[in-house]
Amino acid sequence: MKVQNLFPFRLINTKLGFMFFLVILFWIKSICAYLLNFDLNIENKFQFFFLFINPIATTIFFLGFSLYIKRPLISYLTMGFLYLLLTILLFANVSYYREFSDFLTVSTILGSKSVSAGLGEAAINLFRPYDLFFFIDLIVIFILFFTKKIHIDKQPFHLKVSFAISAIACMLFGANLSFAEIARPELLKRMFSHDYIVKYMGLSFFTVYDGYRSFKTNQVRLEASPKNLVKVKDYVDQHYTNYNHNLFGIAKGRNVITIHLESFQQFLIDYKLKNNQEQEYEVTPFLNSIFRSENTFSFDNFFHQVAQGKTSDAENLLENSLFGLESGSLFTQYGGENTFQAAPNILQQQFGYTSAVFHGNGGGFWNRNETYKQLGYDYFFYDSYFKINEKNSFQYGLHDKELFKQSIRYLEHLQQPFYVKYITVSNHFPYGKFHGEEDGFPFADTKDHTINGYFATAHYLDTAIKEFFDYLKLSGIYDNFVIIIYGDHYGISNKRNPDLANLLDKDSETWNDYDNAMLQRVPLMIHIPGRTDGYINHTFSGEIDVLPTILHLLGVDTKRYLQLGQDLLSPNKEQIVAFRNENFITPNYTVLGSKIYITQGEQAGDLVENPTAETEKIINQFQQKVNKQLAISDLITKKDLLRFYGKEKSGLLSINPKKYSYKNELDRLKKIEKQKKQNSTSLYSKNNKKSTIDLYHTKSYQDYQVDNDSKLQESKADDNASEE
Ligand code: GP9
Ligand code: MN
Repeated sequence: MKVQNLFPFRLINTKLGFMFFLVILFWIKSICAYLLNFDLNIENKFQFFFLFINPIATTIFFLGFSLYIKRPLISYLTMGFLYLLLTILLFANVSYYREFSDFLTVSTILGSKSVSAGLGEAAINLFRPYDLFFFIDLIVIFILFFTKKIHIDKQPFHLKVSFAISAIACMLFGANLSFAEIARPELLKRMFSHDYIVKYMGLSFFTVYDGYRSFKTNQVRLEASPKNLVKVKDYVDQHYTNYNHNLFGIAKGRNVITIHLESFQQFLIDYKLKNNQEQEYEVTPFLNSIFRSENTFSFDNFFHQVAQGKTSDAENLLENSLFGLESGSLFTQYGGENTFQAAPNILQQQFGYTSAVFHGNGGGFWNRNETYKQLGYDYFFYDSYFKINEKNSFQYGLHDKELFKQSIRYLEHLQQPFYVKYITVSNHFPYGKFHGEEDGFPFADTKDHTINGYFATAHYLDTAIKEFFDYLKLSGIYDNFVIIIYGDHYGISNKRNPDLANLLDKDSETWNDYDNAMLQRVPLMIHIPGRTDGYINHTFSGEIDVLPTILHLLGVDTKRYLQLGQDLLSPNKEQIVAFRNENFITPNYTVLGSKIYITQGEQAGDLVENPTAETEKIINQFQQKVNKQLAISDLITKKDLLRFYGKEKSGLLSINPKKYSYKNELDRLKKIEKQKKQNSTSLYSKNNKKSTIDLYHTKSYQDYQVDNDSKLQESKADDNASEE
């Protein structure tokens, strides 16, 4: 019997059968690449399920185009060509991922300015012989055709069937997308990271979707011109406030560390959690002491201003003094392309600061690996730089105590002065989940499990920061620091807040939007060792105001830059906090949609039901200011206007993102130390080339309890002895 008469060959010898044969081949290749080449961090069975099914719908859809072509030969050639394209895309991503731990975006493929290597270059450098595996099937198919084991099906193909196939592909795709949106709400809108889209929806879809998004953003960018800057400049000039002369430059030349407290709300400060026996547990004793220290300028009416971009929005607000987008994340949508005047770049050009970020999650989350290049960060230490295992990490990466501890081997080699950011993760939803050694801090007792665990993870974060401070003190460099500590956004969502109410001595029955708004306060502390004039400042302010404040303390006048915040320590700071959805808070009024509430005082939280004409006028004026601030921010970011605001205006040279790679960071740091010899200012060099790693001490929650118990015993013994 001839081979071609065997069942599979009979099937493959029909046009539809051949197409599905290709679909299956591509499916297998995709799954192999997903599992062997990409690091997709599969956390559970559902994610594995999505990964497994996601190539099917798109492959049927794309190859299905060839079914609309009547002439058999052309139809087969088109199918083969589409299959080749899909294979090349997969192969190129495998090669690219090897070097960049990320997927190819359309702007990378088109050789955009922000990418350190174009597709061609990457493919050649990163090619490995076993990648040929991706093309073996094409060779086999070619041979099968050539030896006539399979042949072209010349039967007429009905248009109806072509439509039916496309419709099936769309339905499958729709089902895939709906399930993915249920598993990860707002997946497409927020586009957390490229891995998420690939994990849930597949690589081909990712490329098309990314292409569509870049096309849309490019349209707006192309329409922009330097003329658009006039409006922006006018606004910034009018909005700028002069700094406080007594405080300008008080931290000049110091190292700057920003500690980003994940999901950390102001109500945690000084909070004591009670257990069933009415015993009280101070949740964040260390941060409380910093908040109240005379070395710290602290803010207790400071609000987060993020939207869907969450952490990335907070970072954007702090680094650029610009808002995130009304929907989605600015980092993922514009971060890899836009021009910024960010803190690391300003400090580098003004005073020669070195800059770095430490974060225990994947480098691609929120598109950080690309955005940080545009911000001018010299170094980025993400998950690959740390020793991570099941026990010391969770879905958002390395836990905080380990992050700080393991960062020292890099930190001590950074040239000083440096500007460094730590992005913590442990206090991220789902709270309170540790792996044994950290368990122990009491859980709250509400009916919401998320709320219950929040205090334990916040306590853990508090201890992690204390350990880091202890290290800085022991290593002798503490006095030369400014340490900025801030909460990025809420940790308990509005939906859950009524269940939190009782813990805050509030009534869950009467809980309303005003209460939700008040809970958007997050702490801000600017800790400057050696100062004694620190205090708790009650100015109503938001994350947009941090950058000018810090720069003024470091001795940089911000007048030339296009920043939308105002110095928090300026006597002329205008007290309006704009939320991204145009709601706002002033010391007198909290305006949420059409509702006006009294912000403070005896009537705090009261609804202003029939505002007088005078009140309405005031509110309208505020509203206009808020809308203007948000609109100017969008104008700058969506039209990428800072690219027109060059050196002659800002005094800043533009950044060349190609200079940054975030590879082999330690080697690079050590090379600089060697080159600089005795002029090297790294902590390691200053410490006579002796590492300071041994000065870092970290302990588990349980060890701290054992210590506390023995201290208690000792003091009791001392008391007894003195009584005797
Ligand atoms: C992820 C971490 C959390 O890397 O920063 O981000 P979030 O979910 O808070 O935006
Ligand atoms: Mn966050």
